[in-house]
Amino acid sequence: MNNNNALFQPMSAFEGSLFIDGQFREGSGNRIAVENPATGEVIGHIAEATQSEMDEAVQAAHRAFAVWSRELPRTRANALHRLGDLIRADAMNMAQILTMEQGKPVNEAKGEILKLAEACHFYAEEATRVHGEIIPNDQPGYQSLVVREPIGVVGAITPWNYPAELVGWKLCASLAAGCTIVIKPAELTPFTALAIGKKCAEAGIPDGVVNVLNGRGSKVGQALVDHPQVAKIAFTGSSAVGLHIQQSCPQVKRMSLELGCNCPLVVTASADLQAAVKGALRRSFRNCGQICIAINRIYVHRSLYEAFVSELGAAADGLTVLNGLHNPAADLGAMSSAEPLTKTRAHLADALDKGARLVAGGMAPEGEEYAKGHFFRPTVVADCTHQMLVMTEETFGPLVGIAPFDELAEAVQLANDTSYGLAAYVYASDLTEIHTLSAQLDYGNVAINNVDAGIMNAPYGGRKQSGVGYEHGREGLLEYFHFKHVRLHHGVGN
Ligand code: TAP
Repeated sequence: MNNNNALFQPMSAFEGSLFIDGQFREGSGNRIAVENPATGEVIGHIAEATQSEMDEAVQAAHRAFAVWSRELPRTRANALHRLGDLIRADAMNMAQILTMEQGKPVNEAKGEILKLAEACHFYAEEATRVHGEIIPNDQPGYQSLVVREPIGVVGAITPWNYPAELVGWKLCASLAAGCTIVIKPAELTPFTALAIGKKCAEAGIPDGVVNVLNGRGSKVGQALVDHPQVAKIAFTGSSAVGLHIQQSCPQVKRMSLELGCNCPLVVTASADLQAAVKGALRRSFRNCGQICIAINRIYVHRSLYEAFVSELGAAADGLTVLNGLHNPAADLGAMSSAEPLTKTRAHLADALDKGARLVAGGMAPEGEEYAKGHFFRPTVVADCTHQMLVMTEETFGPLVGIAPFDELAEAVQLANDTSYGLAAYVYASDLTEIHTLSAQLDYGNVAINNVDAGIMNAPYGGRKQSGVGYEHGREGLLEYFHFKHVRLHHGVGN
């Protein structure tokens, strides 16, 4: 174990725990070790939920739904505000838990926790603004009302790259809408979700409204998908697992699937080169590129191509890669596990084999402190083609490929040459170029002259194999409602 015991205290509180019906309890299932990806040390164990524990959690959520769904919106809003305040107040402890299981630098982890708090407050306010509609009818004496009713028990299944925010978006929207929730976080990052469950209890959110189960996705996640009392699945993860969930679900139920991507950046001839390099650096390498909206591939107008390649390479070489727990302000921490690192190496080898030019990185950092962790230098390859995996598949690692283009239509064609459609980026100053690209890029999110494609109060969702449904914004909340049409014959003239 780690020699800094003080940092382990918050983690040990959750050893082998499940959070069901408002209580933390020791799970009876198999233990699965959780490792710190920066050191390889075992930092704790989760208990894989058994079928009967899973049933108990869903039934607790089902019972709680009958009460929670009828609470006044202001009551639910107040609970979410309290939750946001508690999370904000304990952000550093929660960030340390997150860093120890996920690897990102602790300052970045703290930023994620604070964004979770922001999501609580945003959805608290939205909870009080859920309106219906009155629709004109063709016949006199009739009125059509459209009312919104919470769906029921939500099964939330989340990945490991943003263990707080990706749980939080589903949790906050569920609670605001009047739904109850059973959360199955990623096996690699279970403790952040349990810490969020603890905050829910402290915030006085009634028993059973929020439940956290752990275990393998193929077992516990799938059991949630299969459960007849789970009315909606809110899933974030890979396109392959999202498709599997959609195809394997034994009942008709609502689903939002937020899936993978292979996001392009287009840098046109009119772009501000320095701004484009800065944006590319941030969105290619933040969280080691383990972001669904990470820039995976860059198309640069030939007039700027060599300057862009050399400046991005130099900037990538200047980034620090360190254990994010001991170096809170590191640029990159450890990758979350061996799997994304292996895929990054495979995509790099494939690109180099097919003629790409290595501009920066290409290896793990050297030294004793990196020996047991999953570290890799931010890596830039140039002269790439669509024969290379880096330009066509999601790498989910600190690797970005660059290719030149001559005509804007060619850049559009290359950027859209993918089965994914989550986010695309543009740097340009010419208005015609900006308008053309924003209209023609076939993505759910297009960020122009910035690289923050998702903000809390605007809808965030993918197209094609990147998913269905939205998170964030009013649209993210509406995913948790049925719309009921009430057609009333009141018999009064018009
Ligand atoms: P996945 O392997 O798809 O896992 C996601 C979650 O699904 C985990 O909790 C996993 O459990 C669970 N799971 C696995 N098999 C399942 C099954 N048969 N039934 C139900 N649940 C199952 O993804 P990942 O590797 O954790 O995350 C990376 C992927 O997420 C990338 O593709 C990334 O682009 C995507 N992502 C998308 C977004 C948005 S907003 N579109 C945001 C972040 C990440 P285990 O952990 O136990 O396997």
